[in-house]
Amino acid sequence: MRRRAVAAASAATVGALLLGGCAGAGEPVVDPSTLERGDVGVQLFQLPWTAVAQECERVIGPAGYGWVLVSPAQEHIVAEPWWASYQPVSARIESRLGTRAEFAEMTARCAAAGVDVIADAVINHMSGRDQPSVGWAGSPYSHFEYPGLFDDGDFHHCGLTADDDIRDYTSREQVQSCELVNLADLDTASPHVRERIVALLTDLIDLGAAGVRIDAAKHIPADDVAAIVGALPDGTRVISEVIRSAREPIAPEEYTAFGEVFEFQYARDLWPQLESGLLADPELDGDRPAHVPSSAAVVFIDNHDTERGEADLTWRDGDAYVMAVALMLADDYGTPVVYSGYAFSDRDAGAPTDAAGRVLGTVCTGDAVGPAASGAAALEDGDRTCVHAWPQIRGMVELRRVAAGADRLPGVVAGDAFGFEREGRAVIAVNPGTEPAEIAVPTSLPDGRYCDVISGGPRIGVDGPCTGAVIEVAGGAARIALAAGATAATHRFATAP
Ligand code: ARE
Repeated sequence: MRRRAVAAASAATVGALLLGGCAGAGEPVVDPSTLERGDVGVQLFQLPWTAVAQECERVIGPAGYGWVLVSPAQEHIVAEPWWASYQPVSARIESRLGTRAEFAEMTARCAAAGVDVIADAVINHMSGRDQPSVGWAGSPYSHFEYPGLFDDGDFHHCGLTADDDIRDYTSREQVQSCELVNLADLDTASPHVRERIVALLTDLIDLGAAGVRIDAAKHIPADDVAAIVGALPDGTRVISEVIRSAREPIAPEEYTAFGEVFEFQYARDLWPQLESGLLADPELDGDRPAHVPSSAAVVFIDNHDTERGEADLTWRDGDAYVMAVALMLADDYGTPVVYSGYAFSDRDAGAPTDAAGRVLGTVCTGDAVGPAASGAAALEDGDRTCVHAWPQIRGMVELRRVAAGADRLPGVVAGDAFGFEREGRAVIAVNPGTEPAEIAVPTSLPDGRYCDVISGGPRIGVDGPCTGAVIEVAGGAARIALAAGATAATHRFATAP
C-alpha cells in the first residue's frame, strides 16, 4: 500500500490537549499521546487554492482531519460548467482554481496545519471538443493535438463504435480503449505517454501534493496505472476512481495492488442498511462482503458526481445526512472522506467566479453552520455547504480519532433505533425511524456523564458544560433518548463536568 504516514506532530498536540483537562472521570483508558491525527479526508470540490489553504488553517487542521482532496489543477478548457476541470489541455498547473504558485503555497500551508493535499489527476484523457481552441492559460490545442505534450499518435481511436465513444460498459475493450463522453483517450500503454503522465504527476508532488486521485481509473488498464504510479516517489498516496458495478467486468479489486480505491458500494449499502437495521448485525465487523478490504477502501456518503446522480443522501437531507456521515465516521471500515461542495439547481453549474472567470474563494467559519443553518432553503445556488465545518461532523471526526484502533462491537437494536460501541472509546446511536426512541447501548466506558458530540460539537480541549445533550453511562450501558431522525454519539474524553 502506498500510503503516507500520518503527521507525527499532530498526535502530540492532541495528547497535550487531552491531558490539559478533558479526561474528567479518572485516568484515561488510553494514553492520549498515542492518538493519531484523524485519517478522515475532506473533498473540497471546486474550491480555489488560496481558500483551501485558509480552510486548512482555520477549520480542517484544528478539527483533526488528515487530508483534503482538491479539484484538478491542470490547465483546462474554457467553459462555465464545473466539469471544465476534467478536460485538461496542457501540462501547466494554472487553472481557474489558482496559479502554480498558489498551488504550492496551499500544500505548504495545509502541511503546516497537519493536512495532506491529494491532487485530482486527470490522466485518462485530454479534452472532449471537436473544434480547436485555446485553454484557460492561453495554450492552443485541438481534440487530439496538445503542442509539446501529446499529438494524434498518443491517443486511442478504438474503432469499436460509430463515434469511438464507449457504448457498452460490459466490454472491457470499449471501456479501456474507446472515449469516455468524447474525451480524447490517451494510449497509456505507450512509453512516451506514460513518461509524460509521470512527469505531470511528479510535478504535482514536487509542488507538495502528498498523493493523487486517479480520475476515471476504470478506463485505464490497471497494469498501466501500476506502471505510472510505480514511477512516483515512495510514499505517494494513490486513490483510484473505479466505480463498482456488478454488471461490469472491470472491478476495483484490480486496482488495489498499488493503492486505495473509492469503494462506491459503501454509500449504496448504507441507507438500505439504516432502514433495515442491518448495521447492527454482529457479523458486520471490519471487512465487508462485496467490498474491497478495509485497508484499501476510501469511503464516502456522496461525491461531486453522486450528489448530481445516484446518491441517496446529500447535505440537502439535513439530519439523515448527518446520521449517515456520522455512522461512516464511527465505523471501522475504510478511510472516510467527507464531501463539501456548493449548492446548485443546475447540475452543470460551475462555482461562482469573479469577472475574470476565477472561482471565488469563500471560506467556511467554524461555527454557526450545520443542517439547520444550511438546509436546502437556506442556501442560495453557489453557496458553499461547508459540511466539513458543521459541528456535528467535526464532533464525529474527533470521536473517530479517539476510537482509532478500538474494535467495533456488535450493535444493538431497540425498535427503529440502533447503536454500537467502539470498545472502551466511543458510542453512537441513531434513530432512522419516524417516532422517538430510547436505546441502551452496552459499553465499557466508565460510568458518568458524557457530552453528545452531535448536538454539542467537538469536546477535546473544552472544559465547560456540554453545549448539547448529556449521555448518561451507568451499569455498562449508555442510555440514549433519540428524537425521530436523530443521531447521538460520545467518546471517552467528552466527559461532562
Ligand atoms: C462533459 C459533458 C459531456 C461531453 C464531455 C466532453 O457533460 O456531454 O461529451 O464533457 O466535451 C465530468 C462530468 C462529465 C463531463 C466530463 C468532462 O461528469 O459530464 O463531460 O467531466 O468535462 C463514468 C466513469 C467515471 C466518471 C463518470 C462521470 O467511469 O470515471 O463516468 N467519473 C470521473 C469524474 C467526473 C468526470 C470524469 C471522470 C471525466 O469523477 O466528474 O466527468 O474526467 C456507470 C459506470 C461508471 C460510469 C457511470 C456514468 O455507473 O459503472 O463507470 O462512470 O455509469 O457513466
